[in-house]
Amino acid sequence: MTILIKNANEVITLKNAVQGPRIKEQMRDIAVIEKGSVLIEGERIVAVGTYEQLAQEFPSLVDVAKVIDATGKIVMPGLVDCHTHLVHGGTREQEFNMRLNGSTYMDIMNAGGGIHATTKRTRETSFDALYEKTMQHLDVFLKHGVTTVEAKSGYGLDWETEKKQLEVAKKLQDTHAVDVVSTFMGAHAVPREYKGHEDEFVDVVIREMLPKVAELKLAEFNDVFCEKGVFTPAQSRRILEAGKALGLTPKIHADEIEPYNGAELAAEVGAISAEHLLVASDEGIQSMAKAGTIAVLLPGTAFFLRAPFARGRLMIDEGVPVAISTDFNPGSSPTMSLPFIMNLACMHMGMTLEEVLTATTINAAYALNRGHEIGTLEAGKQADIVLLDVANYKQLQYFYGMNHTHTVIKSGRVVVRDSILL
Ligand code: IZC
Ligand code: ZN
Repeated sequence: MTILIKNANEVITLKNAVQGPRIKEQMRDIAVIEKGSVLIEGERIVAVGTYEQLAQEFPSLVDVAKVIDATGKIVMPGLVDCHTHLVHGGTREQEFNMRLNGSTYMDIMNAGGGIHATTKRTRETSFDALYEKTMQHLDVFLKHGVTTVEAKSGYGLDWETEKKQLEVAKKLQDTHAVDVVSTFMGAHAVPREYKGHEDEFVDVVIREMLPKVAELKLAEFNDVFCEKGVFTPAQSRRILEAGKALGLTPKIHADEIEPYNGAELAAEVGAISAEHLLVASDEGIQSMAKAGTIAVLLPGTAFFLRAPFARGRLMIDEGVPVAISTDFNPGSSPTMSLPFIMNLACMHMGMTLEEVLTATTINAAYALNRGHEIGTLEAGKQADIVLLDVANYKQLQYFYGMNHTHTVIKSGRVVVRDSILL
């Protein structure tokens, strides 16, 4: 199928000469084409430019193309949500209510709730029920303009359930329009049955789970919750190094609740990204900038836990490539709206309108090792494209708390039209 999107008020291409994640002022260079067009053939973008340019260069394709009229709208790459705990059983609204009444996230977890509560529910939920629930979540992501989602395991904490989560993600990758990228996170919490024997559980993750994940090719990334009372930096390092030896790229939940030198550790082990970083140290930020570690910031979590926001402005100014994401999970960020998260990043982390667009497209794509495939609109890339019902990109954050997604094209196929899932 050949598609021509034409008459867009603005096409936000994000194309530039930089190879790799964008830093500093590169994050503001979003390359807008006014009155722009995009030509798509099959799953790929053929060309981006004005209608006149495309008609001259590709007359036969333009002739046969199905036209999508983008008058009054803007066009941009599909959003990439690079940090979610997508596959999980149950919900935790009761804990939300407890937090509103004064309990903390860690109090609840230490009393057997939190991640432990979701682990229990995920163990109890059948493969088919998890698949159906997650499918519905992906539909909501897609309606918000998200075309690629990362999905972490970590609510099994035993091999059988970790495998179930990863296999649900794999089946969704095969059956749902949204691309699902898997991360193994067996070290998300120490299961209750290993309390007092934490190192034994670390050994189980390293000796029993990681080799199977690699052998069955169930994930590309390996993540760990490095946090006081969860996994120490030394344990986290062992787990990440073991994954690396098996070909799994390290990611790390770092400095989310208490400072723990997680950002420093991410740089040292060569993690592709460090996530959260609410309380990352100045030194940690410096070492990430030097190592080129992507900061995946999750302002929904600070919002929902009523914690101080990560220092996004400082990180960008210091040269750290920044991506932002929902952190969709049933405890600390139960939202599937990446547009809302973009708004929080502007309002509470001092990021600009242009920076949040870079942070949810090309930089998020690089955090998933897919910057060569998605995240910009340019010839040869996968045709993951969103049409938004606003007059210019500045209105995206100005008309806040709304979903402006009008049309979504995934791999060259229209999957949302008039804000309705097809
Ligand atoms: O279920 O609470 N921080 N992991 C680390 C989470 C939040 C998810 C959860
Ligand atoms: Zn997380």
